[in-house]
Amino acid sequence: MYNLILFGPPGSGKGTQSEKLVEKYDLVHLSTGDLLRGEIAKKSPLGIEAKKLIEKGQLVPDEMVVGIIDNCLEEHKDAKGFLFDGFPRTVNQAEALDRLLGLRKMAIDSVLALEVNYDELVKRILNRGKTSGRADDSDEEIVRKRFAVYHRDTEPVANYYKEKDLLKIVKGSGTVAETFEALCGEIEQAV
Ligand code: B4P
Repeated sequence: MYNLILFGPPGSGKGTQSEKLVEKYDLVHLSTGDLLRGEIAKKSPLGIEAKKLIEKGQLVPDEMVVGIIDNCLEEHKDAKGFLFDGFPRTVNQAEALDRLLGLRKMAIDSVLALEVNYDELVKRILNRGKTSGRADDSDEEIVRKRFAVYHRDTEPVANYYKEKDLLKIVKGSGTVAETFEALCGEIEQAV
């Protein structure tokens, strides 16, 4: 079993790279962003609550995403491994993930953090906003708010894993293919 966290700021390519990695390494892809957008599309009570926060560039409450992840782990008991994409986004979520995995005799094996400069990130997100229909991608003010939240709440998560000696930084500013190659190199060293 191999469990990987793909970490990085909004627009760093977590979603893009995750799709390729889960196919190559036969992992179950758990993207909290995609799962929340699924709840929004279904107009479930959780989705209605999440929509209000996401459209303002804020994080949804920890209990909400931890509950979603718990259900997904339960649904995929036979998985060869998991790729966590966009989760954990707070230290509280990271601690909860350790608990959920510990209960199932599992652990995180690697945390790969994509590094991309700020101007490139803003450019990518606003560009995606032209076609994604995502309100949180289209308004520059909301995009800036997402970065402020990332800096305040999510960056400390990198330190949490650095202290456990699990964190590796990967350059995410090249092409999709170059970034994929760099990520695969790190994974192959770890397994
Ligand atoms: P997410 O869905 O996780 O989205 P993201 O951070 O915007 O994007 P990602 O890094 O995956 O970028 P992508 O590959 O798509 O989160 C959305 C929101 O949901 C959050 O703001 C939050 O409100 C909520 N949420 C999610 N998880 C949560 C949690 N755990 N706790 C609380 N709230 C949570 O790439 C972006 C763009 O760049 C794409 O258009 C792509 O084509 C392009 N791109 C990718 N790689 C490129 C490359 N190498 N070169 C050029 N362009 C590239």
